[in-house]
Amino acid sequence: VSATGRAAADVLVDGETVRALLQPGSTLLGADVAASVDRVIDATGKYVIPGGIDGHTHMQLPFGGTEASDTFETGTRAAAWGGTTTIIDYAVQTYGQRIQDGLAAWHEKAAGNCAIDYGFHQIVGDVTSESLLAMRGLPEEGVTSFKMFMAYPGVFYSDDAQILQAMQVSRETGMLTMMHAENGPAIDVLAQQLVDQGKTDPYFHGIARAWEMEEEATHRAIMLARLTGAPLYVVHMSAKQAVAQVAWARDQGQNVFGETCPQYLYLSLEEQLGSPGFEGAKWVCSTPLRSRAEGHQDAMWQALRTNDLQTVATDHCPFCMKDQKELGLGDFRKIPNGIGSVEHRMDLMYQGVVAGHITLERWVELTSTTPARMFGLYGTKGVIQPGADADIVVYDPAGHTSIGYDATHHMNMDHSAWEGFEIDGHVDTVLSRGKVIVDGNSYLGAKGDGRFLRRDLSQYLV
Ligand code: DUC
Ligand code: ZN
Ligand code: ZN
Repeated sequence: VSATGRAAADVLVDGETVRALLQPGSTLLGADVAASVDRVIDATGKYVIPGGIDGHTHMQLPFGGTEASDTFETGTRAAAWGGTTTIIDYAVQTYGQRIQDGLAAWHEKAAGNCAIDYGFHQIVGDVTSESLLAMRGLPEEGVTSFKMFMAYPGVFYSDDAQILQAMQVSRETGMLTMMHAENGPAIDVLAQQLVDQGKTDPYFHGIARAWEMEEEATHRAIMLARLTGAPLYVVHMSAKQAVAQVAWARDQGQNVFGETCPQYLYLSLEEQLGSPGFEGAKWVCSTPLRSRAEGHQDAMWQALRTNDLQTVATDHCPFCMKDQKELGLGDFRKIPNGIGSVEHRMDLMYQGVVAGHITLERWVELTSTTPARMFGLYGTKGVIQPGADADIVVYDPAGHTSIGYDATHHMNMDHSAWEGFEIDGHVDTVLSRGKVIVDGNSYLGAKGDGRFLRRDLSQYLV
């Protein structure tokens, strides 16, 4: 199955690379194909798809007074189990830090520890004249996109003046501007007022981060991108009104793209409100879960189908309950933001095929082919064709996966945000550059197998 169609074929892998797609019954050097290769993986009745590309992860991210609980080692292993063979993680530049130093620190965390290939986006957390200069050197480092935050004053936040200047660099260099679009200063006032009224439960995180805050920031980012001519990619979108802004900008011909995540398709603010005690903390992430009664989840599925949204990533940012999420007992503002999903994205998105929200081809496009194009990896990644890396998943539509902390979960967390989800389908076999790293219930990957990917500019730019 590719983004453009499906066919019965044999995939010939030679070393790390796809050599050929062969019609069933083809011969190789005059002999039966199966007789002339070292190994045959029988995928009869199953889907053979390009390995998943998760364009948004945060391994080992220092955040909220703690650090995301998956390391590059545990997080990439979990990704592999779930049929994801590439992640793009966010290197962080903190206040006062040089961009080059932030990027070097991320290389140090990841190098030698990943089971699958990985690339980086750069978080620009401190726009200074020095940073604006350093940003121009990023494409040469294979980092062709940078993220800014309109949220989190005091942590990662950039104001409009800073965003404008960074977008001018984006326009000049062709680097993609990625935006966390929420009005952070306004949200922080609302959050303080809620806490002052004694409204401290996890649920109120989503009340403070109202959809208006996401729509407004998305619109503002789009206008700044329009003015500067910067290509804009809005990350982790959850509000239908914000997606309408992206759709409108695209209709105006702007190079604006939107990403959503499985949590915004399946989970809701109502369920968070209904979960007992402090349990709802497991679903505290930003942007927040939205109201199902208001129709955000249905709108996200529709936008994925109609291409108002282009990609699905996880924003994988796991924290344990104990000692991490629990920092926010009595004050939702202190709950570290994030959900762990890197292992489940391919399965969860396949349920959209089962439910009739998207086609099989669109599943591949949203989870692999478009991320490859968007982030400058296409050809090597995101497609099964001669010359491509042999990153391949054999997916069994007749299989079944029960997600649960005890049963199937390999992420370094003490709970699952997806507890009880029953998946029609199963990741049977995963190849990363020709090496079988998941074989049924066996894990054969190894830390250090994954390579850093130097990315080209986005292939969506004209
Ligand atoms: N949102 C999250 O949920 N976690 C990390 C950062 C972010 O923006
Ligand atoms: Zn973000
Ligand atoms: Zn993120």
